[in-house]
Amino acid sequence: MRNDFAERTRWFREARFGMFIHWGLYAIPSRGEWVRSLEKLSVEEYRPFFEEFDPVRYDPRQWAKLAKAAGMKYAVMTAKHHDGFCLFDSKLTDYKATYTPAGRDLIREYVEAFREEGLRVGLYYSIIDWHHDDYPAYGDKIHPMRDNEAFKNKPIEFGRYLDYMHGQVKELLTNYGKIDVMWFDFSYDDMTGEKWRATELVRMMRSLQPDIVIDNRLGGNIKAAAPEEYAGDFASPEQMLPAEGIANEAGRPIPWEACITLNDHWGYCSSDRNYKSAKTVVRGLVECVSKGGNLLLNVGPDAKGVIPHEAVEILREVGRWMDANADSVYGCGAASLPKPEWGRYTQNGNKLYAHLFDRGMGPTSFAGMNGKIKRARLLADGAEIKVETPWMAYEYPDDAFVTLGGAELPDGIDTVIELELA
Ligand code: H79
Repeated sequence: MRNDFAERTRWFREARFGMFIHWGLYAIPSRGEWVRSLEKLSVEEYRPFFEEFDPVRYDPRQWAKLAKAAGMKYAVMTAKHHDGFCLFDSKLTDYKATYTPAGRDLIREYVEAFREEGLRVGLYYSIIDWHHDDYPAYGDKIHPMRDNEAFKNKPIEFGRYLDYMHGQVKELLTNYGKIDVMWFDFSYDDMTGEKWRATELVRMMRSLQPDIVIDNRLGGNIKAAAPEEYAGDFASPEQMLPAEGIANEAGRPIPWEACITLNDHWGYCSSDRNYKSAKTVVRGLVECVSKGGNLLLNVGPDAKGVIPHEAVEILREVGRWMDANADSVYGCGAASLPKPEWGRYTQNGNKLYAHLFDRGMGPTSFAGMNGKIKRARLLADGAEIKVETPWMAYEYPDDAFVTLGGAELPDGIDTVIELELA
């Protein structure tokens, strides 16, 4: 890794767990943030939600406390999504929270609240914009007006959109203090790379915020041996965990962050109760860490500004696990051992963490580890765990063994054994 790159991504690679927040006008129709595209809603048809947006229960300090209690180290919130609506007080548009009944800059309150809790602060910014007049509409793949004939011969000047987009990024990186992550979304087809004037954009960003960590969705190839200047600092697999982590073409691991929804929508969807359990979340987080990546877990607050209670309860349970087991997450990465049958390994220096998902039968074996473990402790309470080869395992001299009492694991979510390596 280049030195400046290694330096500026260090905190990101150590943090491992963040909160994604998708919030905007789409919380009112409550069918997800793609509602305009999916239902081909015009700006006028979407207008009532702008007139109505009044999140009287918005309290980002509560969100920040929840994120922190869950063990998250950073957050990324939608400053603007594809619908073009700005939660921040941009001087470059009237299509912003300031002119809704909310009447103020909601991003500023988010940034201040999360910073106050000691969390790193990120902003999501959609480079796609379905509200701006100079963004391609008719014939585009996903624009809400893609097959509205009225837009067919409407001339646009895309350069004007780019000036606007660059100008808004400049506002976000000038007016809110230190921004830790910039999360662009997303490039497609020929709408990629220099089509966004990406090199110029990234240079401007780094001049304003030298330490900012940027995702890879301006385009380019982050896996190339010599990536474009705009190719980004981390890969951003969406709604999936990569099978074996992510490496560049030279085989060197690159930072990555899987973004995953807690139910099946990013933006609030009142009918979607399909929430992942705390167990699924913890095991997913551990899988990311075991492959050298981060988990950015999404919440979609409702129109009042409330994070759904199901999400709150899941995050609190994740937090209970993190309280006892976070040492096996923060600063940890992949171990140079194959995935064991009972779960996964994470590692931080000479501490190897065995995440037991499956008790199985008989003693638990650490393949190839005989003589390499100085001591073993249950991470949650520090209790001694004896590393001993029981009589029935004498024919496996390469492996280390522990014998856990009981037929079930003490923590059904993930029982972590800390192995101090000799
Ligand atoms: O902000 C969240 C999403 O709105 C955005 N990225 C995350 C972080 C995103 N969603 N989908 N995509 C990016 C990729 C596009 C997927 C599509 Fe489709 C498949 C567009 C058209 C077909 C999904 C399915 C959206 C509409 C139908």
